Parts: sequence; C-alpha cells; structure tokens
Amino acid sequence: MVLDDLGDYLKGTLKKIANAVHIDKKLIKEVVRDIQRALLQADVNVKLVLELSKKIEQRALEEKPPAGMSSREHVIHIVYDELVDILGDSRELPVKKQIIMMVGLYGQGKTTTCGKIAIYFKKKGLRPVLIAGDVHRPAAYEQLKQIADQVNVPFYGDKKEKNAVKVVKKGLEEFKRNSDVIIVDTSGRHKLEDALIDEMKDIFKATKPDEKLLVMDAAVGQQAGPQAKAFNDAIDITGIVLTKLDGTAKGGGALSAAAEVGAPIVFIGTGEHAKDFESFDPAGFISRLLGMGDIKALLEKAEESFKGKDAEKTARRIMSGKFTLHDMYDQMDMLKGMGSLKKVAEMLPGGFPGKGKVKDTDMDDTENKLAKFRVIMDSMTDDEMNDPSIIRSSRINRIAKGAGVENRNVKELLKYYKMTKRMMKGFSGNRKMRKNLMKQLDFGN
Ligand SMILES: Nc1nc2c(ncn2[C@@H]2O[C@H](COP(=O)(O)OP(=O)(O)OP(=O)(O)O)[C@@H](O)[C@H]2O)c(=O)[nH]1
Ligand SMILES: [Mg+2]
Repeated sequence: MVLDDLGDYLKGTLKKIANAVHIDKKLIKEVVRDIQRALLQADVNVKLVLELSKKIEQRALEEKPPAGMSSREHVIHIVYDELVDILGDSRELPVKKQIIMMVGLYGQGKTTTCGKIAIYFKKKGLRPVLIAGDVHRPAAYEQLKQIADQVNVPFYGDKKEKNAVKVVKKGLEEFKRNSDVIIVDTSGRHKLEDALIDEMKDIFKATKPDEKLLVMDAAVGQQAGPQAKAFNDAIDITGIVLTKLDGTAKGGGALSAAAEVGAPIVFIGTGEHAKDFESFDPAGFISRLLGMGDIKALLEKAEESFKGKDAEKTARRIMSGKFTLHDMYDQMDMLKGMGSLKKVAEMLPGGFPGKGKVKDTDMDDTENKLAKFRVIMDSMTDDEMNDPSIIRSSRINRIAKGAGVENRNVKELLKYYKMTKRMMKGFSGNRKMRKNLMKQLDFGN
C-alpha cells in the first residue's frame, strides 16, 4: 500500500473518534489538528489542508447525523467525504477500441506504463498493441520491444527511422486491423520546451488519439499541479498517470495537486513491475487508506457498548421520578435496542400497555404503535417535549399535521405518556421494584 505513514496516522485518528465517549468540540478540534498534521507531512498543499480542515470542522460541528447514523460514524464519514473530495473526479478509461498517446517529461515512467496499460486492456478482453514513438533515445526501441515481449503483445518500431511521425504512421497502418487498443509511446524531455511540444503536436495530428495520458513521477510532489497544467494547456490531456507512488512520502502532494488541474488521475503506478498498477478511484483509495473496513467493525463494537451506557443513564433518570417526553423517547429507543420490551412489559403493574400476560401479537402492535409515537414526537418542539402539559388542541392540530397522523393519535400518545409517567412514579417510590427492574435490565444497581 502506498502512503503507509499517512494511512497509519489517519487510521489512528479515526480510531480516536470511534472510541470517544462524547463527540464534542474539543475532540473535533483535536481530530482536525491530527488530520492537518498528517496531510502536511504527506506534502499536501497548505492552503488545501486549511480549507479541508475548516470544512471538516464546520460540518462535524454543525451537521446533524442522518437518521440511523451515530455521531461517531457521522464525523468519520465527513472526514472520508472531504478526503475523497480533494482527490478529484473518478474516471476510468472506456473499454473499447481506441488509440492512446503517452506523454510526459524524461524518465517519468511512460514506457513502463505502456506495458502496464497493455496488460490492463488485455485483462478486459481487448487486443492491445504497442508502437515505439520515441526515436530519440537509442535504447527506447529495445526497451519497449522487451516490454511487448514480456506482456506478450504485438509491437511496431523502426530502429533506423529518426522521424517519430513516420514511425507512428507506419505503426498505425500495420495495426489498422487485428488490434483494439493502440498505445503510442513518445519521447520525454528534461522540461516542457518548444521542441517537445512541437513533436507532441505532430504526433498528435498523425495519431488522432482518443486519449492523451500524461505520465508523472509522484516524487515531484506539489510540482505535479503546475506540470500537469502546462501539459494540459499545450495538448489537452485526457488523463493523468501518477507513477512511483511506492517510492515517495510526497505522494499526497502529487495526488492532490494533480487532481486540482481538472484532468482526472486515471491510473497510479506503485512499483516497477507490470502488476504494480491500478485504476485510480478516489473513494476506493481513501477507503483503503483509512482502513474503513476495520473502522466499521470497530464502530459497531463501540456502538454496542455505548448503547448499554446510554440505556443505563436513561433507566436511572426514569427511576429518579423525573419523566419528560424526551425520556420516553429515549426509553423507547432503549427498549427497542434491547429487544426486551416484552420482559419489561410483563414486569409492569397491570401489563404494558394492556392488562395481564403479554402475548406476542400484542407486542407487535405495541412496536408499531411505538414507531408511530416516535414520528409524532419528532414533530414536537423542545418545549413540548420537556413539558407535555402545554400541548392543547391547537398544538395537537399542528403536531398531527406535521407527523401526518390523526389528532386522536397525538391524544393517544399523550395518554400513553401520562400512564407511563404514573408507572414510573410508582417505580421510583418503590425501592424493591426499582432494584428488580435494574437487575432485569442487566445494569445491576
Ligand atoms: N518504483 C517504481 N518505479 C517505476 C514506476 N514506473 C516506472 N518506474 C521506473 O522508472 C524508470 C523510468 O521509467 P521509464 O518507463 O523508462 O520512463 P520514461 O518516461 O519512458 O523515460 P524516457 O523515455 O527516458 O523519457 C524505470 O527504471 C522504471 O522501472 C513505478 O510505478 N514505481
Ligand atoms: Mg520511455
């Protein structure tokens, strides 16, 4: 895996979130600082890091988790989202007949990448071929020929011809039939100079490629941005291949800078060998970097233990005799989470909500009813939840409308609340009963 250090650091940070008892401002600030430090160490642009951390902080503090998501999960998802965002759009080369022209500065990995792309399309069931359009470096012909032999694809080159356009034209003619993906290697220069641009344009005219892929060594770090921009301005590149991500701690810089240019990163090279190559998908990349699979398992475990703690807190509050609709809401959540509604119902004086021994069908009705109650409570204000006695007819109208139910359903909820409150009072007044319930709920006392 590339960017190991960055990955380890970020994983540690996410674990901190997953294991936190409370997600508060202090923790979020700490997490954001951790992320800043990690990204700066991986050479991501300072301005970008600041923008990103500001966004994470703002979203984590202001956004409410969507239904069914805990606040821990939510913050982790925000971090993930924003990291994916800085890696730009995802694009895969289409699996179809096409001509691909490789461009880039000297020694960046163009020729090696030709072989890797040939394998990529071979695996997709297409017939790739290679053309040696680098006529300047004497060894370039041999190098590409060797690669073609290794990956077992047809090759065209002319060792004696010094005109790249002529070679490419002949190669295209040769492969007009019996090929699907024609990959044209070109020569590099030390810098983006007129001679390189002129030759690129000539080859471009002769080739009419579908794709112009810029190959860049990730070790250039943030220089990847300006470099990609210069090539893009000159010949409109359609994709970027970042190579040698295995050999640099600056990978974060190259990845984020290249992504900013507007041409998508389509592949990354992670080693010298043909197998060290992958399609670049920002979401998948970040997911792996953060170890999202592990984090998910960790979160599930943490949620379970938190649920226990929250439930205990709610139970103790209820026992203390103070009982609002908020408490009832929590209590309903708690009971649902524990799946022990029946157990509790049977202990309640007079049953719950009816009388006598509780039947399973009664319990199903109760579950349905509770789900409806929850929707109704969701359309109440905080004041109403804290002090349900203020809910009179005009409020009942509004709440029913908001929840999409009948007025009688709201009244039913209020009746149920009063009844439960009375029962809770009974509990709080009766030490033995209280102790018994706590024990039944497995909280000891
Ligand atoms: N570690 C590592 N090395 C790579 C990767 N890609 C290419 N290389 C190595 O980088 C060196 C240069 O690669 P080439 O493919 O010859 O580069 P080029 O852009 O064709 O170079 P010129 O044709 O001379 O401009 C070779 O030694 C490759 O083995 C990669 O992803 N990881
Ligand atoms: Mg080359």
